[in-house]
Order: sequence, then structure tokens, then C-alpha cells
Amino acid sequence: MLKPDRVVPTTCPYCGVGCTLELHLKDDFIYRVTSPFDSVVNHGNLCVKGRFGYDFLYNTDRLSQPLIRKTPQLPGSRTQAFDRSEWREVSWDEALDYVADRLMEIYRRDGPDALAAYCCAKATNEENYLLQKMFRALFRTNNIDHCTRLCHAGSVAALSKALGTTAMSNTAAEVAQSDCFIVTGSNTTENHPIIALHMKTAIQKHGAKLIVIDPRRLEMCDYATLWLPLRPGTNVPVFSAMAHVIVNEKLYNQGFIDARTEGFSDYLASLAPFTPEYAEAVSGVDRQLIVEAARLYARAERGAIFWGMGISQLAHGTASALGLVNLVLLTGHIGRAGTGLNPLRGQNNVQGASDSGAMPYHFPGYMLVDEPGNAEQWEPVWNVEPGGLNRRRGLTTTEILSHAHPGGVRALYIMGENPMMSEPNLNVTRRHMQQLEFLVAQDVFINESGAFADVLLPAAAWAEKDGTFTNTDRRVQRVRRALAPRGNARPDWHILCDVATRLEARLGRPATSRWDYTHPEEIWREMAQVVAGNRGVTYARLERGGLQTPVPDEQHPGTPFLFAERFPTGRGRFFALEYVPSVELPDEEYPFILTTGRVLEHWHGGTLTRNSELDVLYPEALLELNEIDAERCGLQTGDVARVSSRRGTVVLRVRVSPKARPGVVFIPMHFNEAAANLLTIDALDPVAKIPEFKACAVSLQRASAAELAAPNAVTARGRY
Ligand SMILES: Nc1nc2c(c(=O)[nH]1)N[C@H]1C(S)=C(S)[C@@H](COP(=O)(O)OP(=O)(O)OC[C@H]3O[C@@H](n4cnc5c(=O)[nH]c(N)nc54)[C@H](O)[C@@H]3O)O[C@H]1N2
Ligand SMILES: Nc1nc2c(c(=O)[nH]1)N[C@H]1C(S)=C(S)[C@@H](COP(=O)(O)OP(=O)(O)OC[C@H]3O[C@@H](n4cnc5c(=O)[nH]c(N)nc54)[C@H](O)[C@@H]3O)O[C@H]1N2
Ligand code: SF4
Ligand SMILES: [Mo]
Repeated sequence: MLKPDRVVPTTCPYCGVGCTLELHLKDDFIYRVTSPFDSVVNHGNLCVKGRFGYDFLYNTDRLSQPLIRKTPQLPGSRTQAFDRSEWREVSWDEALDYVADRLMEIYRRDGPDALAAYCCAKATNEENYLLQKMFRALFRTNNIDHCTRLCHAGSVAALSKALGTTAMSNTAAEVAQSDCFIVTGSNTTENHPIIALHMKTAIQKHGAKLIVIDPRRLEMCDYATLWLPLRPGTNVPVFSAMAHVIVNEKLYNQGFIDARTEGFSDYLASLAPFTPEYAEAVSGVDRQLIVEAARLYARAERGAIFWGMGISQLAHGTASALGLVNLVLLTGHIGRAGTGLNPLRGQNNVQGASDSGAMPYHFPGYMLVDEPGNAEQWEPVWNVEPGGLNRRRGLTTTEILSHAHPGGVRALYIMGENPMMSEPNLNVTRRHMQQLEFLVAQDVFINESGAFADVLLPAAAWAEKDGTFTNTDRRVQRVRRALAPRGNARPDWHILCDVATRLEARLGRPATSRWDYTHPEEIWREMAQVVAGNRGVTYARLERGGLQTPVPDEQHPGTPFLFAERFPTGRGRFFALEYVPSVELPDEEYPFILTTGRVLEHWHGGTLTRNSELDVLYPEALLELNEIDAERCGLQTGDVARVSSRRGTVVLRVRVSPKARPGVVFIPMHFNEAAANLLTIDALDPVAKIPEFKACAVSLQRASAAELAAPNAVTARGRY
């Protein structure tokens, strides 16, 4: 067998599980990826993406040189085109000066809030910290957000309201200690594959009972004691009916309720309408299943709840997640190993980007921008004059683009996101993108959004830089440079320092703290000065393995589970909920519910995985359709279907599948040829501002192979 020159330990760049990787290199080429069998998170297991998905690093389509568009785009007529002849390769100096000049021009003319930034949950903590610092300390705007808004925003809003927290309360592998756990709105097998392995071990080796609550017949249903196949958008009645049963049968934990919660009596009163009969009528779940699920979970010694996008990505995402919090507060299944409220975080570093302040309402460490005393702590660190930081909440991801008009946001700095694939209702997103006056895209590839940009800055990928990622169980882990960046690409932190230095010179302000870091460790230390939970995390300690925040000091071992004694708010708060149906329900014209999501082999807009050999494993978009519906529409596996909603149309092949519930079809979000978000609705949750990706109404028609090959509104100008 080939002997490596070097083996570099690092962390997987795909999902929030945060598996440990060992990159085997020969002649500076990664030829193999393994994982040590004693790795804490994944015990040597990796999914197909971690093991084989690294080859995008070597894809010749990678962005390797800064590019500037030859003819600047004008607001209103901005096109999404990627034809290399329209761009010229420039030096880093020219690109950086251009970025700084254009941003300054807009800042001087229209003020701080004409600027906005999208941070990147794929980039490191240190890089996200720097981008928000640049926008806050130099431009004095809080218009900073990232894909968390499209993701667990509903869960984060619910957890903060009820408990004053925002992260998973427990460690994923603790499921081995649960005797019953609920998995809801999470296709864990495909999206958190290694956590799914831990779950299967808990069931098969330790006899734990699993309750799946999901419209699709997921692979985890094979391991489940109960599967509640609810209609999309009906979480609140199902969870509330479970609570109703728990209360009626006196299965609640009175001691816990008395000692640790508030609002119980109002909550009790609110449960009256949520009988299992009522929940069955709206959700389609057999009432007996609801009763059994309630009993199983409430009677458990250690019950845990794991959830994903089927809870959060709804116009009532916050209420759905509060429904789960209520169940936990009723039963007291929290604060011990093997229990807890566990929103499975998606991106490799979405927990970390959020912790590092990549959000419009929070400085790093979840310090609200408008709470007295918080800005005061950051001003001296960033060398901003007292009172200088903006104390008004900024715009969210979803609001930034809808404010792209004169008098609103004029310039957008995108570090590693792809709104032209990931935002709902792409025909509207495109019109918003077209209204921008200036757009910077800093990415590893030119994606569907970068194709709109004025400047493209080539970023180094994860294996080409140092830093840290924070996984779903709050574990800060090292990412290590194994290779030199491709071509002329540079690490994001390095690019941001170069842009910030130029901005500072143009602003004529005294040096804002510093932008002269020589290593990401110095950036981490700067952040940890203020963020108490990070204080005990040092790069030296991380050499010995990850550390779970909060880690208040250098002797502290880290925190595997939270809330043993109390919640950050003191008592946990029950919330009375109302059932609000999905914004768009099926009708005669659009008779099916569309739900969207993921498949194992691909990642979001496909920028990484479709530029990898992984694409061979799952090369085209497939519409998942139930047998009964297929027959009704005269469609069979392999046929081509046209799927239309009130907002757009996509054409893709059909796969008749027992996974699909009658009346509900599923399209993965990864394929620009059949971009699911051309169909989705841009209705938002009122609290969390998360879009309703999980439910809208569509119609299906048979289509021709010629239609399948035709470009659509996203791919109109070729491959990026
Ligand atoms: N392979 C792969 N893995 C990934 C990603 C990827 O792109 N590819 N992305 C990562 C990211 S950022 C995230 S956020 C996670 C997401 O991981 P998941 O949350 O597992 O993601 P989804 O596939 O979007 O949706 C999950 C489930 O929600 C169900 N659902 C739909 N509507 C409802 C409803 O009303 N109620 C309930 N209870 N369930 C419903 C769907 O049937 C689906 O099975 O995955 C991460 N992991
Ligand atoms: N219909 C539908 N839409 C959805 C969802 C859904 O379930 N259904 N899910 C939503 C969710 S949960 C999420 S999280 C979002 C994800 O939405 P996005 O974050 O927009 O999606 P990604 O494709 O992951 O974009 C990441 C980009 O970062 C780049 N990148 C990778 N590494 C680096 C790096 O180190 N530096 C830089 N600068 N760039 C890098 C990649 O090339 C890619 O272009 O999508 C949302 N959209
Ligand atoms: S489970 Fe997630 S972190 Fe682990 S190898 Fe797969 S994609 Fe990477
Ligand atoms: Mo996500």
C-alpha cells in the first residue's frame, strides 16, 4: 500500500456532526481519507462525503484567480451570466482596491445600512468573527447574517424564548444512554449519518425505543417502535396532542415542573383543544399512535428529542420548536446525560458562525446588540470610540435581499453562500439580486450567486487553511492546513484582513484594533477575551482533541450537557401554542404538498458535491412520489414530470417511492437544473424570519425529454 508522506488530522467540511478526518498526502496530493477508530465524535466511521467528497479541491473549475467584470453591472440590469470572456483576471491588489473603493463609495453616499454581508457556515470561526467585525467596527452596520436564518432560526428563537439557550443541550453520542428518543423533521440517516449510527447502536445494543415523527417513511423508520406520518405543517397539533395525553394521564413530572419551570397553568389551559382526535383530523396521524408516542416518551427514564428542518423551516417554525420544548418541560427530560433538546445543526460550522457573531441581532457570544452593556464590551477590543458601535438590530439574510433597492441595501459582500440556490422563490430572489449596486462573491467556486457579482475573490478551501469549526454538540475542533491554496486563492481570514486594512486607510480612522494577525489562533484569542464560554479554549488544548463550549477557563473540561441545575433564564418557560396551518394549502389547481430537503450524496446548491465524483452517485434531481399519486398522474419511475407552483416550474425525472406519503412529493434542493427553490414559497415565520421551505402547493404533469434538457431560470446562462 502507498505510504503517505504526511497524515494531517482535521475536521470534515460537510456536516455538523464534525467527524475527525485524517488526510493522507503523497507529493502534496490527498489520495485517501480515513478516521482514527478512537475519534471521539465518530469512532472511526465516516459517511461517503467525508471519505470521498474532498476531490472538489482539485477540480479545475475552481476559482483560482481574482476576477473583475469587464463592464460593471448596473442595478436593475444586472445579469446572472458566467461567461469567462466577460471577466478579466486581475492581481490581488487590484481586486482588493476595487472592493474597498466601491464599498467606500456606497458607504459615503448612503451610509452604514446600505452595506450588508453574508457570512459563511463553511468557513472557520475566526473568519466569521472577522467578517462581522469588519462590518460592525468599520462600517458600523449590523446587516450581517448567514444561512442559519434559512436553517435552525426557528429552533434558535424557540430555545432562546423558553430557556435562554440556542444550541443542542446534550452530546449526540449520549443517545446510547437514552431509553427512548424522538426523531422529528430530521432525515438523520442521510443528513447526519454518523449520529444516525449512534442512534441505531442505541436501539440495537441498548434497547432504546425510537419514535419517528416525519411525513416521509425515512430509513430510520426501519428501527422505530412508532412512526407518526404527519402531514407537513402539522407539528403543533401533533406535539400539543402528545402533551394533552401526558397531562390527561398524569404522566408529567410534577417535581420538575414545580422546581424548574414557569407558565404551567396557562399552558395547561391552552392544551384543551388539542385532543388526539383533533390532531388526527388535521395531521392525518392515527390518534392511537399519538397516544402511544406520548406514553412511551413520558414514561422513559431518559428521553431525548432530536430534530431538524421539518420543525424549523415552516412559517410556524418557532411554534413547532416550542412544541418540543413544552414536551421536555412537562417530562423533565433535560439536564441529564441521554436526555435533552437536540436541534441537529447542519453545516460543519453553523454553530460556530452563530457563536462568532455572524448574526444581525448579536455580537459574538450571543450578546444582543441592543442590550445595554454589550457594545461597551466590544468597543475597546475593536478600538471603536465609546458609543461608536451601532446598537440597532440589522437585517436578516431573508431581509437583506428584499431590501435591495435604492434607499435600502446597495452593496452585498457574500463570503461562501449561494442565495440563488438556497433562498425560497428564486424568481423573486433573482430580481432582488439584480437590484444590487455592488456584489462581492468570495468563494471556492463560482456558484449561481457569484455569477451575478462584480468581483470574484478566490477563497482557499478547508484543507488549505488553519482555524476551528464548532460542531453540532458545541465542540470546537481544529481544522488544519494540509495543502497550499489552489492557484492564487487565499484563506478567507487573510482576504478579510487585506480588505479591512484598505477600508481603514480610506476611512481615515485610527487603526481599529488590529488586522495584522499572523495566525488564526490570534483571532480566536481576541474573540475569547470577551466571549466567556470560549475563554478556556486554546489552540494548545485543541491539539489534544475538541472542547465542548462553554469552557469558562483553561482548567475547565468542557460541557457535554447543559442545564443540570438551571436554565440560563432561571426557569424554563412553557408557551401556549396555536395551530396555524401552512400558508399555502393544496387545492384543485395545485393538489400536492411539496416538501424539499436533502440526499446523502449532495450538499445544498451542489457547489462542492456536484464538482466532486460524488455527483456520479446521484447525478440528477428526482421527484419522490407515492405510488397512488403516480398512478393518478399517469407517471412511472423514469418518466419526466413538470412540477409547477404559483411561483415557478421545474422539470425532473420521477422516482416512485414508498418513502413518499400520499399527497406529498419531495424534491432535493441540490440541482440547479431543477432548482427546488423556483417552486418554494417565501412566506416567513414572524419571529425567526425563516422561510416555509417545507410546505407549498404544486401540480404535476407529464413532460417530454426535450423539456428536461432545456435550461431553466437558474441555469439559463450555462454551467458555472
Ligand atoms: N447529505 C447532506 N447532509 C446535510 C446537508 C446536505 O445538504 N446534504 N445539509 C446540512 C444542513 S445545513 C442541515 S440544516 C441539515 C438538515 O437535515 P434535515 O433536517 O434532516 O433535512 P431535510 O432533508 O431538509 O428535512 C428533514 C425532514 O423533514 C421532514 N419534514 C418535512 N415537513 C415536515 C413537517 O411539517 N413536520 C415534520 N416533523 N417533518 C417534516 C422531511 O420529510 C425530511 O425528512 O443537514 C445537514 N446535512
Ligand atoms: N428548498 C430548500 N432550500 C433550502 C433548504 C431546504 O431544506 N430546502 N435548506 C436551507 C438550509 S438549512 C441551509 S443551511 C441553506 C444553505 O445555503 P448556503 O449556505 O447558501 O449553501 P451552500 O451550498 O452550502 O453554500 C456554501 C458556499 O460556500 C462555499 N464554500 C465552501 N467552503 C468555503 C470556504 O472555506 N470559504 C468560502 N469563502 N466559501 C466556501 C461553497 O463553495 C458554496 O458556494 O439552504 C437553505 N435552503
Ligand atoms: S457525517 Fe458529516 S461530518 Fe461525518 S463524514 Fe459525513 S458529512 Fe462529514
Ligand atoms: Mo442548514
